Amino acid sequence: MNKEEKRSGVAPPGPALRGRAFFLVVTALVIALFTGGIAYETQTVLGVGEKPAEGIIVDGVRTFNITVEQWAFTPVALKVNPGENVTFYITSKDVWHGFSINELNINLTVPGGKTVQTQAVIPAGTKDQILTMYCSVFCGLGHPYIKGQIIVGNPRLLFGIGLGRMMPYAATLAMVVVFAVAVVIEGRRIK
Ligand SMILES: [Cu+2]
Repeated sequence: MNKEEKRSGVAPPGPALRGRAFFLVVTALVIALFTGGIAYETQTVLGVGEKPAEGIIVDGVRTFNITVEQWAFTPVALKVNPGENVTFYITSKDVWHGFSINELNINLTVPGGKTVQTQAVIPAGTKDQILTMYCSVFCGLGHPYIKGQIIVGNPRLLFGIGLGRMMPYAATLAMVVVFAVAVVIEGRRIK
């Protein structure tokens, strides 16, 4: 009997049991992250038959009116083309929100009930891709879900998600498989 056992009166779990618990916890965590990731990403996915908003052309400038509220942008997907000037009007219907698009150096704060405006140029020659617009002001529990897509040109889409965006899923799925296999092997080793 070591000191630890004397004090508690109960033998601490052996290394095998601890290893198994560790693998179960890690696997549960990975799966939770995976499903959470999908829930997070599908916020921006258009429904079947839905098309991204194309805005209206005002004096040659593609203009979008966007509302933000807890917990969504409307419209959730915008279509722009390389070489275009774009104006965004963003209106918050409730509390303070943000409006950010990293690639276009846009990072605005939108007070509750107010409309703010910003311009951007999509450089000619920008490759077809999907940019993310997101809320950048913490506005409550659903804050991370306030996201949308800026669809530049005609990127290839898979279920509304750019193919490049499938990579994190593929990687996470591979991790889940690896950990599941590890749990099975660990289970066999204990027996
Ligand atoms: Cu927010």
